[in-house]
Amino acid sequence: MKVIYTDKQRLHRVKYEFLSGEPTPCFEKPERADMVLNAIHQHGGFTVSEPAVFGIEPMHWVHTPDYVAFLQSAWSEWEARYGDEHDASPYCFVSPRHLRHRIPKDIEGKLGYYSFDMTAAITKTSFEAIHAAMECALTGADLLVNGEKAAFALCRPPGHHAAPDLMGGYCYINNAAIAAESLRRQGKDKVAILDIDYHHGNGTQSIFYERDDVLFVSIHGDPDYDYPHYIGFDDEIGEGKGEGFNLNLPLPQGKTDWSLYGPALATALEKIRAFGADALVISLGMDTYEHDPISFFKLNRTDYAEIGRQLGTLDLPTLFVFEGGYAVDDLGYNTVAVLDGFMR
Ligand code: Q9C
Ligand code: ZN
Repeated sequence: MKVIYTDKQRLHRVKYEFLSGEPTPCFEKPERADMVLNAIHQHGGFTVSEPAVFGIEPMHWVHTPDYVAFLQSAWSEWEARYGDEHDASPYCFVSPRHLRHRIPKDIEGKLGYYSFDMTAAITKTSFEAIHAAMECALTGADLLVNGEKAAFALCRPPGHHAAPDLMGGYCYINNAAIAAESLRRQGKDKVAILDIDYHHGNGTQSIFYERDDVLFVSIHGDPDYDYPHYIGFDDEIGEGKGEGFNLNLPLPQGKTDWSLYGPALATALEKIRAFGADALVISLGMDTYEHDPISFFKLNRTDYAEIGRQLGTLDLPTLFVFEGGYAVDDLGYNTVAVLDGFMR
């Protein structure tokens, strides 16, 4: 299988996030991708290449122009005001229940306006990494269009929490959504996105909520008890002509092992078959792992091989796009277990 990766992922390294009220070194770090690349090299059945060059234009396919412009200028605006000692991070947010929804002029106001949480800080070189991650996803989509059966875009930072004009959950630009849109624009009439990250793919859901040409299916921790808290419930089924083209399969924290996950995956695959997809994008989050430090499912490496195998039974051109997964020591081998299961 072809893998698209670039060392530019290293240009995004955020110092801290707040976990249980305490500044904690950010779980989403460059070493994550290093470990995956490592396991890929050890396996031997992959060819790794650099992404092709794309401009920023594809960002506008799924994000608003003002949001993209904000991402590009956020660091310099922040630095002009606060210097370069700390990462640019919001502290104040627009609640949908009050406050006016107008874009403030000052960088602190803008950071909050374009964020839904405090886990997506911006550094001097973040935008280069964010752009390169999108290029990895787009290169993967092009491989499928050119007849490749499958590809793995080893994107970092991840993307599935990024909505049309919101960053959050370590995500800025929605790599999987842009890849899906690229497939649509290049002749794949129906594209299915299956999100198997532990956290609901709220950004991807928002982007395609009113569309019937891109099916979004997500298996994730019950948002009544877990991040992103306010979205990802099973009554969110899509809107307008998108009604029926969004499927959320939340599962309980703590006790979700294969006995619960397997049936949910079967439901997801059935939905994708019934949709009649021409191509499949997998938001491949590996934080469903039993030893993940911030998540609460109990999957193991054997389960990952089985997930890969079952995804293969759909027999579709398939692009894997890397998302979360924070048990760094095992992250590479778990990721490769899915891809290896798929290839068998
Ligand atoms: N107590 C991705 O996996 N923090 N983002 C959760 C739970 C945010 C996850 C803290 C998790 C974001 C791509
Ligand atoms: Zn996640």
